[in-house]
Amino acid sequence: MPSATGNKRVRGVSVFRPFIFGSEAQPFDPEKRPADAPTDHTHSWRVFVKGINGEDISYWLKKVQFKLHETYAQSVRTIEQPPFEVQETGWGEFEIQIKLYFVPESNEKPQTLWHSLKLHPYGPDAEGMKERREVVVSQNYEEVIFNEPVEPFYEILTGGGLPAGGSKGKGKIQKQIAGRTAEIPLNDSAKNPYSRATEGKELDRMAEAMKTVEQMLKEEKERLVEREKRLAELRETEGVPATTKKR
Ligand code: SLL
Repeated sequence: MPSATGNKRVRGVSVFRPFIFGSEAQPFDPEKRPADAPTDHTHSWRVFVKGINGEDISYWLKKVQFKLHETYAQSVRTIEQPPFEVQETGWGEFEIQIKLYFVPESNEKPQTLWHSLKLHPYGPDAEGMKERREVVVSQNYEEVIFNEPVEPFYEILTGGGLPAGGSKGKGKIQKQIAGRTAEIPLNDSAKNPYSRATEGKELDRMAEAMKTVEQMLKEEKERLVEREKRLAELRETEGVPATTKKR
């Protein structure tokens, strides 16, 4: 059924929106165990879906359904507004199903992600982290890509206005439109290492590497010319017969 807001798609356009999903967990402080935690529980944890640098993503994300292990009472938890997160206590690690529901204007079907809840430290300093009872963070950067969004949703995503050239824009939209950007943030921060600045640095490194390769090719070519010259001289002075094949 066509929606009341219209469902004409913006052709040839993909809009992507970044977000972070994952978990944080910490063992109970033996001095102050949460009073309501069952006796076999050892950790408090939370699982979340959030914007980058605290960006409110509820303009495109309507609700999130977290499906916990069936050992939990009411294991399906639906969070209708930010912060999209579930806080719990427990004793074991398990896979959490995360279902993203988009705003109704999007006409998009929900998308499902999986996250492995991590309670125990991992990596090079796992033992030290365990001793210090540090928070165990396990999170991922992800992007949802809206391919050819319907016009009302495109306007919500970009803050209004169709791309230049009407709805015939090509490829991904990467321009800043009315204060909202379709790109990753400008600068990285302690909380978010994904930025245009780090991307820019990577591109700089690649450009440097390409320059080095070009310089090596140039030098190699010069050496070749030099050798050809030397060979021609030898032929003249020592009567070396010329080859038929020219380089
Ligand atoms: C494991 N396969 O054996 C996993 C299951 C279940 C985690 C982990 C508490 C639930 C409750 C809880 O931590 N469940 O409150 O009963 O490691």
